[in-house]
Amino acid sequence: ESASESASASPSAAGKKISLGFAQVGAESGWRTANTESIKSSAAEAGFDLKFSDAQQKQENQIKAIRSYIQQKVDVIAFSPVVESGWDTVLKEAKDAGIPVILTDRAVDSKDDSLYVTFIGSDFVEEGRRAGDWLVEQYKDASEDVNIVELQGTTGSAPANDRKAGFAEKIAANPHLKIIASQTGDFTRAKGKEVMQSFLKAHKKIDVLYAHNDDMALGAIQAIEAAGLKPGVDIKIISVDAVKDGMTAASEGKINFIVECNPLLGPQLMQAVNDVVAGKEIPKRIVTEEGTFTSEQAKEALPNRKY
Ligand code: GZL
Repeated sequence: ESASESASASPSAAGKKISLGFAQVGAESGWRTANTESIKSSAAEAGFDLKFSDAQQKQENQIKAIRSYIQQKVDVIAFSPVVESGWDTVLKEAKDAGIPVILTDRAVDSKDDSLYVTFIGSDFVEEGRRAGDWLVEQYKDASEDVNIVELQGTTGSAPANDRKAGFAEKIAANPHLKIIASQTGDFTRAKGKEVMQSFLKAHKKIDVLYAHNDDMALGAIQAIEAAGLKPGVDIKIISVDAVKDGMTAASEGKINFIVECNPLLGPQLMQAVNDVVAGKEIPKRIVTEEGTFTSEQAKEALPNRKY
């Protein structure tokens, strides 16, 4: 093939480094820190020129970052949409500029799925179902109401919407399982503690906390202990992520069940970037592998956890 053909084939064929623009959500949780580390180390390993931005959990900052990557004419744009909606305009700008977009971690609710090449991330509804299934099993013989409070993730985000839906779907199996309060803790420890304090003030009997991530659960544990109650005993706790601090709390019996959400998406993202640049077909949806941990299982797994 002629030099000009190979030059037009792909940046790497022309000897140029593949450039990847990544617009990250923020640095709100242990999960996010591990996710950022995975993306940066995998991009370095792949020899890509990575441009990286932290949006401090604000959609307008992510949109600005995507626009700057379009201006810089990067080869591929990837991002984790902080919320599900409001992306069509900027995704159309990327499409018009001929820059492929890969979604990682969280999804968008765009009707037009030609606006992105693939979505690499967990099935958050399934994560919610796993949390709900465990609770239904724990209380299968309950003869009186079980009062559940829920700390939701960032309002409007795919993980918050889907973890709520999956959990509700499963606990509907037992009418005694009642969600008596549900409010966002924005995936952070500080907010999780603050909202749990308000739950404890407003409700005299709380049996279970379902937190959409470990950081909010850890904040809630501080509030529960400050109220003179024993987390994992007086109030059962279910959480999602399985980051080191969450798994440590689980191994101490303060969290009773953790649903894993794998943040190490870097390798799969870089493989997808290579394939897109090489013009290969890739599946519209790539689901990450992940499991669950009881307190006992967390104790066993903790020494081998990478994040
Ligand atoms: C889930 C991810 C969520 C984590 C939180 O894939 O988007 O955002 O569960 C993080 O810890 O803040």
